[in-house]
Amino acid sequence: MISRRSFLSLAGASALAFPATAWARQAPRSAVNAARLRNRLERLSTHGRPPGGTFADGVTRVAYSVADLTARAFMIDEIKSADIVPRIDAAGNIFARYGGQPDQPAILFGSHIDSVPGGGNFDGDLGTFAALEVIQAVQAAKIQTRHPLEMVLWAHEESTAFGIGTAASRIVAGDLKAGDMDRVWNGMTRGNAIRRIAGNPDQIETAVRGKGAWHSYLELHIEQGGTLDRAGTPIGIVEGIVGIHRYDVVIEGMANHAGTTPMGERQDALVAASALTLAVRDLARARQGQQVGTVGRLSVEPNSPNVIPGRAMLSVEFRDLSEAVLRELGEALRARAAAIAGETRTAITLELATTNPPAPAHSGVQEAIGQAAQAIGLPSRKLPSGAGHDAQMIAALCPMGMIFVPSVGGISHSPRELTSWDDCARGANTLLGAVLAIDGRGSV
Ligand code: HGY
Ligand code: MN
Ligand code: MN
Repeated sequence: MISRRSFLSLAGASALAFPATAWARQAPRSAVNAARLRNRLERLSTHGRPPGGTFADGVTRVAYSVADLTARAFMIDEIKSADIVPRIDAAGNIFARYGGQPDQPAILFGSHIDSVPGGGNFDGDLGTFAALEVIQAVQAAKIQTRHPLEMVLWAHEESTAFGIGTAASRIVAGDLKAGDMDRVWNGMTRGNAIRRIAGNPDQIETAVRGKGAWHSYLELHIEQGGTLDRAGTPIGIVEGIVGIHRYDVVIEGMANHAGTTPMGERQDALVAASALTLAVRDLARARQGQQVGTVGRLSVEPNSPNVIPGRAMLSVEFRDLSEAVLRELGEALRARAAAIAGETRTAITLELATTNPPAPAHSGVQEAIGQAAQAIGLPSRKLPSGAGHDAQMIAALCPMGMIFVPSVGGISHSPRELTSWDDCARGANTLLGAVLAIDGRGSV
């Protein structure tokens, strides 16, 4: 058995023997089993791969789909192969714990494996399977940690299903209200969807955890933007995760004959939706800052070429690190919607459907990540996350930190999403080092 200190110095020494510039030429120090991580990610990618496709064709593994179910079963088998016991909470999140002293709070780390439609093979997948590799590396090195190490596969992270993002981790963080399980999408209630993944909506409140439920939370994730790739920096230390305000918008016009209705007499819901879409873009561009605004989902009724659209439903989301900016954008959106409704003689209703709070990463966890990267000779840099993550929900319960690795070309939510296998291993090794550093310190 080797101590944690000698394990870290082993990893560190092998790294420090190389000048920092050497990191690019060296395969990552093999503290995690990089080959097995790659093999597991490649096997995971077959769950939801387009028929006749290859790894490069990405994946559609929307939460609660058959592909999601089979991928979850694959992860459960892999967890069992590591001689740890999977536990599924009432929201469908999968946990597995290893070692540590029973009277100590666990250090939690993981991510998600559900994808957007036509997504990539790294978003969430890397952090989830790297978490399993971290536990197996600690097992293999026979390190006795003070804190139990707990990995998590968060269910339903992407907002495709039910229009709700970070849906299962938000339940754990206490975002749960009456009627939530009755919301309908794709012909099923949210409660039945949770049943499909072996959750228990009848006891959903048992999934809620309180402050201090864990010692700390770390998530390894691809950056999904181009900062690290452009800079040639292998490790990102996330300073904070943007807040997200997401609206469900319904526009009621009047369906009418496309041929016999004069232009001046129309109440065209799609024209109103188009004006609102451009307004979202204009509002996001009209002020200094990093805020972004997107209309990502649109449906039109009756959706026939010869009928003036009588109804349009769309999603609007704004993202920014500042809650005040998000509120101001929402107010400006409502004002623009009222003006557009008047101009188009339609009725526009906006519902603030879900919010993700902006979440600063804990400075102590950031420091541990920086130390872990340095110990294996990897340059790192701090940056914000423009993507939402389960980590921003769990930040309400314990100190949180995220590790980013480069996305080639900054592309994500696309089959072209790509992170090099070496960068995947570098990220997993940094996660391992950060977990051990935090365990060794006791406090963050
Ligand atoms: O939407 C997001 O930012 C994340 O990828 N789910
Ligand atoms: Mn995503
Ligand atoms: Mn993700």
